[in-house]
Amino acid sequence: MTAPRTARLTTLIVLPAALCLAAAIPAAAHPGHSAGKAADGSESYQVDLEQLNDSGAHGTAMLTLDGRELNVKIDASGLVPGQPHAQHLHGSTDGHDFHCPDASADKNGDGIVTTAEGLPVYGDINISLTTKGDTSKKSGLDVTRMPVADKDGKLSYERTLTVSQQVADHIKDLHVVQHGIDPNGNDKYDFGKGKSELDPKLPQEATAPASCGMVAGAAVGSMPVGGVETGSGGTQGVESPGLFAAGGAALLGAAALGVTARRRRTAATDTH
Ligand SMILES: [Cu+2]
Repeated sequence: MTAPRTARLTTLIVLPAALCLAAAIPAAAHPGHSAGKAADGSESYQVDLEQLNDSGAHGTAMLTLDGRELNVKIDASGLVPGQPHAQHLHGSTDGHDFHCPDASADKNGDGIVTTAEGLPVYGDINISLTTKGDTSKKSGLDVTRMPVADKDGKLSYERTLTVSQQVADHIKDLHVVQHGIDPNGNDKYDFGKGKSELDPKLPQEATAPASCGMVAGAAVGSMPVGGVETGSGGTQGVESPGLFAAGGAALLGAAALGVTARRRRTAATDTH
């Protein structure tokens, strides 16, 4: 019953990324937000990476699927300069609808959505976007094989992987997460925010998510939330009243998230 939440969040979150990209990329080079099918039969999905944890990171990922060959291209900026950034495709290929978290995922209220706090929202690591070698979940924190941001905090990554048929079938259900933040602004990962709960040898700063992006248009097929937000009490736009009753709590949660996301959009519009 998280589908409506995803639909609304997608709508709310895509806009600042669009503004940001419009400024950064010439119109001709901008492929647009819808998935495109190329003449060779490959399909491309654009992912707009939005900052998490006030990291200032943002960017674009292109996922191009040709059968089971997945080309992943990421251009990001605003990352911690000179530092490796673990990056993954998170989510599920069995229909569970994960999505990018917002600040409400910060359960202990320390101001950081850690990777552990984000996991219930964005799902487990499905593919580790390493620079070479293994791309399974077990390489998730192998920062020696993760791309490193340059001195300006820019990171470019491209790799073609062979993925499972499940991943190929559910590519729209996956999302890109880049990790590594620097809240105290000293251009390195330190233990100022404590240890990573994933690997105590790593600082929290190294593993906390810096950005997350969902495949644009991935919410197609999600239930519309219709009359829920207006408080009319109707179930208009919801596929079945039974589902609505069962999902009431989830929808209330979605409404709260929507408010947060809208606030973030206002802030993002102001700063971009
Ligand atoms: Cu990750």
